[in-house]
Amino acid sequence: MGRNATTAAKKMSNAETLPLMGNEAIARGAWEAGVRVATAYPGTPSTEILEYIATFPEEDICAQWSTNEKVALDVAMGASFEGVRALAVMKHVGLNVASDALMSMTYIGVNGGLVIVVCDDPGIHSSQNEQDTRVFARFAMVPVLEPSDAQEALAYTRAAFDLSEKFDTPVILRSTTRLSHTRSPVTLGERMDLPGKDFDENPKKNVMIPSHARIRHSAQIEREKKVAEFFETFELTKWEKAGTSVGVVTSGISYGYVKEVLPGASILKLGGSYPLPEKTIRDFADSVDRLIVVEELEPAIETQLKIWNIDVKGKEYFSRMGELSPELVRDGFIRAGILTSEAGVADIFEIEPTPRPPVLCPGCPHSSTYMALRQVEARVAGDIGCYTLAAVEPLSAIDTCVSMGSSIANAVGMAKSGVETRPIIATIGDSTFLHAGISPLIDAVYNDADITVMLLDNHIVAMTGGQDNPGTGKTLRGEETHRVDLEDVCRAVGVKWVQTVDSYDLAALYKALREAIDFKGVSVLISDRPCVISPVKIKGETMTVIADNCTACQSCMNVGCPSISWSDAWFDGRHKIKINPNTCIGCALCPQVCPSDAIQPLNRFVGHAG
Ligand SMILES: Cc1ncc(C[n+]2csc(CCOP(=O)(O)OP(=O)(O)O)c2C)c(N)n1
Repeated sequence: MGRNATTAAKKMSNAETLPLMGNEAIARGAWEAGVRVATAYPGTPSTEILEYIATFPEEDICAQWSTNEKVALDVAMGASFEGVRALAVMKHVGLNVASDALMSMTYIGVNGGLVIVVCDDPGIHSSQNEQDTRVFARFAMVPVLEPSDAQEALAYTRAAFDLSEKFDTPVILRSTTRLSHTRSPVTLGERMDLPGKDFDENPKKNVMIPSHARIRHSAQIEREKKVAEFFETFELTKWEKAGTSVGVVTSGISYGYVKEVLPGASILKLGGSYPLPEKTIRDFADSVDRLIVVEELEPAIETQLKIWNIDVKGKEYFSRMGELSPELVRDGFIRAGILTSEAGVADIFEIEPTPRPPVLCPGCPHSSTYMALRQVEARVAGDIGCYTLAAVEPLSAIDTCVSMGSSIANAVGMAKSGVETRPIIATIGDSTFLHAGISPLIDAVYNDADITVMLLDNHIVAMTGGQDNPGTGKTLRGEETHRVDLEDVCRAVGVKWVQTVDSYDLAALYKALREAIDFKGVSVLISDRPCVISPVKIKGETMTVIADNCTACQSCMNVGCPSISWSDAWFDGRHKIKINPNTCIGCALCPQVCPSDAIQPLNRFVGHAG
């Protein structure tokens, strides 16, 4: 949703039932729960939650982007210390970044209720992996609630805050891409008017030094038992009684698939998927002949049932990888011999989507940065952002990509290996640099690594839809704030060679890159040009190809611009080129690489349209 956030909240409060996306419903639930501070670092599929929260009045709720997920969680924790309800939102890999805070926070507990919304991405639609947050929650001993539709997303968010305060624990609300981005009807409630609490001045609880932590660890283990006991009668857990031949234990989005594929089966739908209510599950298991667990990703529930010696099957029939779907759940039940044919199964709409490889936008400034990089035959440590798309053809200019901020430290390791003979370059976007790139840059300077960092500053978090960050000088609510100057940051940590070049000026980019590489030690080249989509849409002169001049050399194809394609005309056995005038944004990168002057402004040939 990015900068164009709608005033969803205002519209919402005027109606009782609305079609809401899961993420909108979570935002609404947080507002209704009386949350006072909400923080996040963007990440698909969670990003919209904070954007929706920011449409509620500032007097109700402070909503802000944090520089990374650990900061987001620490800020939320600070608010909780002060006795108000607080929310931290992130995608699944964000929890890795926040985990150091989480692992101590779970000993401390909460004062004001503290909920962490974590959105998993089964199927890896837009992430670097597909980890299961329930496994992490088990490790951190943090209760998990798993809604299965938008209405539940709202109700469970509210319930998560009650649970958090009742048991003095952070609570994780787990969503997944399908839930976060699917719309269904939601009946709205009122915002709770909560009295503030005083700061709990109790160092033994709030200050994690070894002597306190030992005691808090045992409190945490006791708490786990109490929450499990509470989940035995949890109002959000539903036992749907039907036939006795098969019973299905499930939670979250998988519940909907089971209902669709196996209507009439006995189902135990768990509202909380950690810690599990042993007695309820045993009673359910005893009431059916066969017990099956249907869960997305890891066998989190199944493993616990097996530890309890309950006769159960699950991952034997349902994959441990990727997203489930009605089709896959149906196939699993067929494999299990529970469905012998497709008869009786609701009609499933099967379509085979045409694969479309992801591409950079027409005029994307990252294209030219990577074209310059290709000229220097470097070993390139990449990072996470739109620019990761340069890993694929035609740019094919990245050798590694691990996690946010890894590029610079990977480059340091490459340099220190003593093996690499090529220049070593780390490429990293502005938001990623501010998220996790500054400490490795300090490391590089401190350890005198001979590397070049290309900082791709497009003045936005483009990958997640155009959010602001400390480098844009705007807050989540679009207000002006201090703008972090990236050059200043690099110089302040001791980088001696720092230069900023317009990403659209290919010649300047090549020259500066050569100089940066020749510099012994850490150099930072900032390739600077706003993203074409945000904050201002640029529109230069639309380009066209003068067919007579085109020698079909294909140089412009290496820009990787989706507006450039092959025409039906041929030269020397190769396709000539054409440019789609409707999608060309006039960045004028392609004429800079055309050796035969074949690419020129369209207006020069058709006259000004005005
Ligand atoms: C730990 C973690 N948090 C969030 C994300 C989601 N995410 C992917 S790239 C990215 C930032 C991209 O911004 P930037 O570095 O400025 O590059 P751009 O996309 O603008 O080119 C984010 C937030 C992630 N992949 N990992």
